[in-house]
Amino acid sequence: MIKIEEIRYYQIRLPLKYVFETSFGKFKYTSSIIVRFKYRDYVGYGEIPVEERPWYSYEDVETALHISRDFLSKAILDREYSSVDEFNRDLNVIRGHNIAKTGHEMTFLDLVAKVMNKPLYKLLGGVRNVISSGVSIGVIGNLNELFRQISIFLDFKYQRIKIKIKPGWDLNVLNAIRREYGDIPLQVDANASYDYNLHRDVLRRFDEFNLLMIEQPLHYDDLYFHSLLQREINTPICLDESIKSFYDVLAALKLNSCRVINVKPARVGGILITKMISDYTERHGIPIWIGGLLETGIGKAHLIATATFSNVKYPSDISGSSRYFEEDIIEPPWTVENGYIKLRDEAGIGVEVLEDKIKKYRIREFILKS
Ligand code: OSB
Ligand code: MG
Repeated sequence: MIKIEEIRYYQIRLPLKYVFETSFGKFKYTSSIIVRFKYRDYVGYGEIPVEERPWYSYEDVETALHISRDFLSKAILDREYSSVDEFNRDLNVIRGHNIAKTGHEMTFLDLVAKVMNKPLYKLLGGVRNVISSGVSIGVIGNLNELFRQISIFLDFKYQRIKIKIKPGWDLNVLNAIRREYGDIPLQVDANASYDYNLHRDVLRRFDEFNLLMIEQPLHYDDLYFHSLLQREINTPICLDESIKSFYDVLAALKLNSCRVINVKPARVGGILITKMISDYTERHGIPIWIGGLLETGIGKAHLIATATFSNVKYPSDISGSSRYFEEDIIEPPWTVENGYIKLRDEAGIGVEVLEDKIKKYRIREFILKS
């Protein structure tokens, strides 16, 4: 039995080393809410990687704080749980708000793993103790700067390079990269910036570049037009934004909307759902990888644990702490060695959370007790 005796929410702003630009906006810092549960002498941590504006998702810092403080915390505080399923049942009384819910599930899982004195990835049934790391490079807008960054990340031995594209920053850039770097493992992420009817000709030309995949070319809710496009191009489509639940995975596979899925546990509603997706897609021959949302080392620890699931067959968007941050809020920082991140043998998420660093970057804090 585990009883959640105290809940803390820390809204933080951790500056990024460089501005990270996507087709929908520019990021200057990580604006997550760190979640902390206490049970006896055990403390669990999770992260709600929301933005201050609802860009990638409809959830933002304010909606996540509202749902967490007014609903999720009240549903779980002081309740006794003998399983994660029981805990999730209480969270799932609330519809939607997957990012907020997942932050709570992660925190509970860390607590359970610590009580059981087991590394989280072993508790979850992970099948490997190193994960393959890829890097995601924003829309840079300047080829020299893009080349400078690609060269640095290749030196770090990241297992593949992903660049963000949008209409107008696409074929010319890919041409230039292939000319400069030859056949490096390369993929692109459009973040829903193309339109099937307007951009079909451009989209078909991506086949010329031998890409590992093209991520979310069309609208963030679409499965149907992606299924049409996938019939017309050879490059595998990887869905990100469109997959918001296990049911979306079922529909996408029935429709043949994609050949790969980028699973962000927070977007699909949790770590156990990510496991279900990994098992289901594996039975249907659709590989997955784990995506990130500029998480701090806490959220990253949870992502790293899910990247040990058996159907994760491509490098994940999980980089080392130093890729985005001057200093992380955990110790030791996550590092990429020869393109891989090693899981840690300590209990739970395996890293120490630095409360003084959280306080340094904290904007607001809420403590809830019965
Ligand atoms: O589409 O994967 C995305 C960051 C913010 C919003 C959307 C996306 C991203 C990333 C970040 O690509 C990748 C990372 O965490 O390294
Ligand atoms: Mg993406």
